[in-house]
Amino acid sequence: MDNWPLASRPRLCQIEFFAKLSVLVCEGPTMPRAQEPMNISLPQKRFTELLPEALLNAFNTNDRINYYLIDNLPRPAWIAKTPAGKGRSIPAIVAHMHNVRVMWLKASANGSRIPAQLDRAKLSPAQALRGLELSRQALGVVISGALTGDGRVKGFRPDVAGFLGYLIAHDAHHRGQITMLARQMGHPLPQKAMFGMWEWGSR
Ligand code: NI
Repeated sequence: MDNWPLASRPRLCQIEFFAKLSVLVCEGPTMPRAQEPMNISLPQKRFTELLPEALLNAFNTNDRINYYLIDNLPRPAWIAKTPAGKGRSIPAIVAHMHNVRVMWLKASANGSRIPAQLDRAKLSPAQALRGLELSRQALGVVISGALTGDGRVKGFRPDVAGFLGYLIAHDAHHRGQITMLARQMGHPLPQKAMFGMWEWGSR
């Protein structure tokens, strides 16, 4: 309306606000009375307000991808010997993923229950899943406490956002190791599951 020549503006024009909805009421000889809802959007929550929950969701999704990987791994890969008998086996890698979480929990969890470490030498897929679930829960308490508090995680620099990034990167690094090892040992993950690990919206 600011581009209209002054002479052709509607003579009476007022904006009335009814609660949060606005209605434009115009009167004049060249413009019949009309009521048009103005395109004013209602106040919405800014994403920053949802960020603590969204970040915790991302952490939980990452953990479900661990579960999905273990669940889809051919069972012979779980018990197979590593090439030339060197390096960590798949159960040993999964135990390490959990045990690193336990290490951070010992540094950062204030009074909350810390799960036991997993034994890499005798670990079944079911025990691995149970262990990861316990460490996810315990870390979830630390993370949500920091997200709704001052953002700090005891023993970790710089803050909870970095901590989340670190934890997800660590798991993803070892997921890559597991999938490569399974392939090298002749028991690759099905291709559907290889793609499925990247479908964050579905996991
Ligand atoms: Ni590691």
